[in-house]
Amino acid sequence: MEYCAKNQLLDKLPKELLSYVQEKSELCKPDHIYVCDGSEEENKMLLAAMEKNGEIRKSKKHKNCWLATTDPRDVARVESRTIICTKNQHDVVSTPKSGFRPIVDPNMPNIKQTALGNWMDTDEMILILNERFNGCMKGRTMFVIPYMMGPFNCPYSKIGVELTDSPYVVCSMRIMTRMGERVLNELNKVESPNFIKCLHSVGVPLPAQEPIINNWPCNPAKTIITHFPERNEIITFGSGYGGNSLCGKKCFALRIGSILAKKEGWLAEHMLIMGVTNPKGEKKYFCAAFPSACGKTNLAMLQNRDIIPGYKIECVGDDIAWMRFDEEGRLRAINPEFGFFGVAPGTSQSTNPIALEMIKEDTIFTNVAETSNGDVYWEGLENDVDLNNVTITSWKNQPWQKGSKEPAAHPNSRFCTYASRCSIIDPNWESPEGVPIEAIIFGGRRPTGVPLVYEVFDWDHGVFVGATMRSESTAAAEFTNKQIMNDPFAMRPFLAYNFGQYLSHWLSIGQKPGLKLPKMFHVNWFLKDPITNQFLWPGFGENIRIIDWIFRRLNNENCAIKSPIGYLPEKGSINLTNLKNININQLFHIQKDFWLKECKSIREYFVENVNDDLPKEMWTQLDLLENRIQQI
Ligand code: GTP
Ligand code: SPV
Ligand code: MN
Repeated sequence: MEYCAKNQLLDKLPKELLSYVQEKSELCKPDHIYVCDGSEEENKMLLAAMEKNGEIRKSKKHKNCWLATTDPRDVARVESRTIICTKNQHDVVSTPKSGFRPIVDPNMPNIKQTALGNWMDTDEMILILNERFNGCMKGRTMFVIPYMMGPFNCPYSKIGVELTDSPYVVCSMRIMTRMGERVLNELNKVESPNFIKCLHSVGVPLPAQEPIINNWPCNPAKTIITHFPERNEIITFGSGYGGNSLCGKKCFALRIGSILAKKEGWLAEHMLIMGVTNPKGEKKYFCAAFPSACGKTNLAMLQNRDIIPGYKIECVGDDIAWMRFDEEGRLRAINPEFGFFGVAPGTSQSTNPIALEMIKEDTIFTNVAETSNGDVYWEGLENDVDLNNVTITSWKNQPWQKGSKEPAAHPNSRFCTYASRCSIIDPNWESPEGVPIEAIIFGGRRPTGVPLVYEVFDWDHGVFVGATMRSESTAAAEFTNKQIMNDPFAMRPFLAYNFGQYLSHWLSIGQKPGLKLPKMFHVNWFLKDPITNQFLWPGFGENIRIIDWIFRRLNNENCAIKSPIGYLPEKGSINLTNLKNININQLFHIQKDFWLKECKSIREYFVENVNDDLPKEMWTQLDLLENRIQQI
């Protein structure tokens, strides 16, 4: 078997891990077991083997770049089949006012689906999983991936071990996490080591019963992504797509992570972390929570290009922040990841040149299109690729032309590359004490009504603004139509415990005396002109103008005026130098009818979905907001 060149690391597994591997290999019945050392040699061997099997193609143009195209049924996170399993339902979900959604899958009658996550009883789920996993790795190799979330010398980093039958997962985990032998060394340093157990299978034992489409084995009918916080365990079946299969990312760092965070008094959030240096050379760190495919990577790598001369952005992370208050009362954040798993479409020389440069080597692309001269292609690259002189093959392996009905790349196509490849990676990005956060920014895709930027009144109001975030749905999950969905704290798909308790945790963590609380803001890059349907704000690099305003507010500059929804920039206080055709009134108009409707929807959402679990402070904030709006 080509994946099994050596296996000497089996002897190095601590006994807890060895018995986990034994138990799961007896269930999954792989032909081989291979413990990953994380070496360059091993990575090369796996990539070459995948290339030979047709699972990936080598880029003809870029060094050590690889292209995977998936079975078109396996392209995004599957939220309806993402489930948290515990003994007690109420630990995970509130009971919706009008009852749980009817379940269409007769094989899973007892899953409780809500707008804020799905729950099932642990014992029942184990029965379902045992049926799926029994013999699921026949004909395949079980890879053992020891990995660390967070830097090696950081006391807040945590270890996981993923067992998977997918070499694509191994190579992606090598980019997204710190993995291999050095993590085994960490495990072996202590008597009975703690690690999060992760089991993943593509769900296609060999020989396959059905044709494998695009050499991308998956089992969409049986896909299920399950979490067992009471057992520190993640079990995921049937999908190879990143968010469903790279357990370190959403399953561990956000879902299991947020539960550990609640217990241990910290925060695990779906947030970017960025360093901002102003023209005077002062540096501050911001973090920002935007829902999936709503602009975290782009903001974290913002290029100022002298729009406001002297500003410099450096990137600490683009997706996940683990944060805690230090002894001096400052909120400190680490990025638990080691790479970026970023949305490809929209990434271009004009929007995100830093990302474009970063993915020229050592990158795995999934579901992007390809040009005839061996380059990658996706929507947004029209001005960077000479479409008259190359032909394009779409992610579905079809000839593609400008104007074709279907997109060239899947809207959720992704690049996966090392954080260290980012030219503006922050010098402190691996610092074990984390970086001090002074601003927390919330945001989403709101085509109408929500202004470009506002600042919240205080911590409780900030928690309310996070709790009431709404955004247009995107291709990052299985939703096909654009609808405005609630996505509190950008965490809706990643909530793993009762949302009422999540809010209480946020409220209480800010209440301790002596804290230097970060200020909180809400931004919206996505306002549209209702007539032309064009964005009203140019976004991307131009967002530095808003970052500048926020920076000045952190320095207590008097450049804000009170409005019913929060502090708005005072007239003239946003630097608009050299920016033409901006309708600033439209970008900041607070319309009474819109906000009354917004309050009504928020109330309905809270009543229907959170019910008695909603902390009283949130009802108070809603009443206050509604009263202020009434006075417009
Ligand atoms: P996840 O990785 O899914 O968590 O997403 P993300 O929040 O990191 O989103 P990302 O930065 O990759 O952006 C998603 C899409 O939004 C891309 O197509 C971007 O081009 C687009 N986008 C990002 N920032 C802006 C902006 O300021 N204005 C506009 N109009 N589009 C933006
Ligand atoms: C997201 O959907 O928020 C992502 C991509 O960052 S995935 O890791 O696939 O969830
Ligand atoms: Mn994300």
